[in-house]
Formats: sequence, structure tokens, C-alpha cells
Amino acid sequence: MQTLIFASSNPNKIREVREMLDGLYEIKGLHDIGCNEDIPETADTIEGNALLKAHYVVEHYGLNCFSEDTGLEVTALNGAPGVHSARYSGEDRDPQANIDLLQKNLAPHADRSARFKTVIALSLDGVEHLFEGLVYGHIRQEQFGTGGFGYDPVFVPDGYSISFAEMDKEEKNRISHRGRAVQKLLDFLKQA
Ligand code: ITT
Repeated sequence: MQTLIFASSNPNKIREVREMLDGLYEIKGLHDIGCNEDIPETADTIEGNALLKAHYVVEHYGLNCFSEDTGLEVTALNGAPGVHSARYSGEDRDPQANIDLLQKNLAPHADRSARFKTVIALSLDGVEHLFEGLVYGHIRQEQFGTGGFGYDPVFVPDGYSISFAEMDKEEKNRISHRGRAVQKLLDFLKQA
């Protein structure tokens, strides 16, 4: 089985992507290749941050890799927290504090629609490719479920009445932003 480096140190993301590529590629995260750096995510777009992480691995390790960056874009907040989703409430990246701040900022608004956006940047033999995955939904006022991570307990995808945190893993992966972007990556890799 071929190995692919996934330039992430977020264990939740690595687990999700590993499950999606199970049997096709062996996925190694940053820690698995001895990279314990917190790669600076200083770009002002989701695409830019995905590319930064992929460039870092190519530059420092010379390995083919892919990376991803994800943001939650809330319509009434003009796309916030967006590229700042992980650190919305501060540098300690506390998911509960992020949700609390989101609820506070969204409270005056009737429009609670939002979307998750994932961009995967693949660097393969010196050539870069981008894959995007989107899922539309809304932010619930209360939290539901214990699965998933990040904003999952408050995000309800369109066509569902349960949050991402209430879905089983397979179902989330099938319809999620990351699932859709990974599917595009897979389709590309199969014909590359
Ligand atoms: P990397 O090592 O991959 O950079 P990270 O945690 O820094 O991991 P991001 O910069 O992509 O990841 O942060 C996006 C934030 O958005 C993340 O911390 C979560 O709070 C949230 N997020 C990302 N994917 C999510 C998902 O599937 N469900 C809910 N929240 C998610």
C-alpha cells in the first residue's frame, strides 16, 4: 500500500481521513514523520493555509503530501469565523469557548445559516492541486451529541434534523465538507 503524508497534527482530522482512505493509502500524520512543529497558519484564506502546510512538508521533508484547512463560514457574520475557526475565541483553540463566542455573536441574528468549507492542497511530484468540499446547514442554539469535534455539536447539515456530533462517523464522512474534499482527492489519485 502506498504511503501518503497528511500534513496535520489534529488527531480528529487524521482519524477521519484515515477512515476514508482505509485500504487504499497508508496515511501518516505530521507526528508520524517526526514533525512536531506547529506550522504557522498565517494566510488570510483557507486555500492559503492549506498550501502553507503542504509547502512546509515539501520544503522540510521532501515528501509528497496533502494538507487541508477547514473553516466554518456563517452567513450573518459575513463568513466569520472562517479562516480563524480554530482560534476564534483565542490562542488556546478551546472548542467550547469557540462555540460560546459563536452563539453570542449570532444571538441577534435570525439568519443562522452556515457552511463548512474544506480545501485540500496536494503536492505531488512538485505539482500542486486543490480540492474543495462544502456542506451547507445551520447553527443550532443548543448543543447536541458527543461525536465529531470542533463545532460539530451545533452544526446541522441541510436535510437533517441532527447535528454532526449526533451522526455516526460514516454518515458524517459521507456528506461532510472534509468527506467531499477527500472524495475529490481520491478520484484524482485513482487516475493520476
Ligand atoms: P491542522 O493541524 O490540520 O491545522 P487545526 O485544528 O489547526 O488542525 P484548522 O486550522 O483547519 O485545524 O482549524 C479549523 C477549526 O475548525 C478546528 O479547530 C475546528 O474547531 C473546526 N473544524 C474543522 N473541521 C471540523 C469539523 O469537521 N467539524 C467541526 N469543526 C471543525
